[in-house]
Amino acid sequence: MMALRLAIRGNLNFSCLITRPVVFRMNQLNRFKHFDNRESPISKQKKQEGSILRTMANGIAIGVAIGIGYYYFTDFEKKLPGSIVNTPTTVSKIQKLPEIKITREVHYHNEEKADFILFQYPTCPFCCKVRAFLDYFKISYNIVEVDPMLKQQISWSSYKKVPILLVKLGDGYIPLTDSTMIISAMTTYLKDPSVNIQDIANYYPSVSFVDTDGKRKSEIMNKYFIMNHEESIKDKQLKFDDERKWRKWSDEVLVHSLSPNAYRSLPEAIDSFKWFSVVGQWEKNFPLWETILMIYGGAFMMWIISKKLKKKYKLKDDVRQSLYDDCNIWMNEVKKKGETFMGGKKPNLADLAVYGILSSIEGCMAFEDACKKTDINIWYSNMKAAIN
Ligand SMILES: N[C@@H](CCC(=O)N[C@@H](CS)C(=O)NCC(=O)O)C(=O)O
Repeated sequence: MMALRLAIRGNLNFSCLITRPVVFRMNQLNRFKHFDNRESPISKQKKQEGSILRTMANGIAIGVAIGIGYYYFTDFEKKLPGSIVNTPTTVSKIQKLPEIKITREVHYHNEEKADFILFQYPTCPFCCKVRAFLDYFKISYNIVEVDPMLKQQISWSSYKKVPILLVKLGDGYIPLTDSTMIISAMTTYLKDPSVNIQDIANYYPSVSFVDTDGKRKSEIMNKYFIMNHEESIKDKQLKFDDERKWRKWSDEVLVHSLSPNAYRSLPEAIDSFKWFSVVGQWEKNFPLWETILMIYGGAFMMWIISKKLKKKYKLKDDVRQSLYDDCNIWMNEVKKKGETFMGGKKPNLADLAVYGILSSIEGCMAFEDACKKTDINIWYSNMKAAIN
């Protein structure tokens, strides 16, 4: 009731603001009314012209005001925290392969050409995760190295992040985006390759929304779910729930401790980038000036960004400690299973996700320190052996 009263009072105040200038104007007109009788024809004509102009100006002003009001009203509605901004999108086929330079081919069988093309940065944790998955399941693929500063190699795509996996379908390609979605969609596909990959991709629609900070974000629905497999038996369901939980943890917790550790100081950031340039064979794949720009420009940018990430994800003052904590959390879970891997005797998708993400900093000082201070290396070496 109180709220209603306040709302009514608010409206009344608002209408007062609109009517007040009109009343004031009418008073002014009344005050000058008696001069009208003594007007000359010229001034009368001028007055008429003036009134036409005024009417037009008022019309335009009202039109603009309505337009602005409408724009703000609709946009304001879109900007409400928690509101969904657009309808889900579907994945569409690319008819012609974009002009790209394949930088590396990974073949597990004798096929002439791989049906998968991975656009990546070699040490991006999300790309490493996809590679860990493809390598474990012995899926052949080609790699296109993307320049992280200029990104010319993905100029054809409206999605501006890596990894992107192009999957050959008939005479075209289906672009899969987001590492977790790629892995879920590909797992679904491996279970039944007769299903069209485009249909599978459409099980993972992208939805935009405005988060509680008022920032526009997009999220891929169902991305932790494998489609089409029966989860009716309770045991199985629990197993998959656990797998999903730890895949999510790797995306939402573990991954955030990496950058502040790999780029902890400027020299450490430069060292990390130099290692990335070796792994990605930047000197072979890019002109020298671009390699230098990527190493020093990238290191400087990431060093600055990492300070913000440290705050955003509430890492400990000594960021190494946060990395050690995450390694310990993971190892405790694996030990609880009493097997070599989280998935038992064989790695599951959570093992592959955690391994992939950690492998992105394998040559950095941060990883060396984590191996010394925690027993992550036991599980990590087993994973490496299982994948290779
Ligand atoms: N949720 C996405 C995140 C992908 C992502 O953030 N990739 C980073 C590279 S590690 C990226 O491309 N960032 C944009 C940029 O480099 O400009 C996934 O899992 O694939």
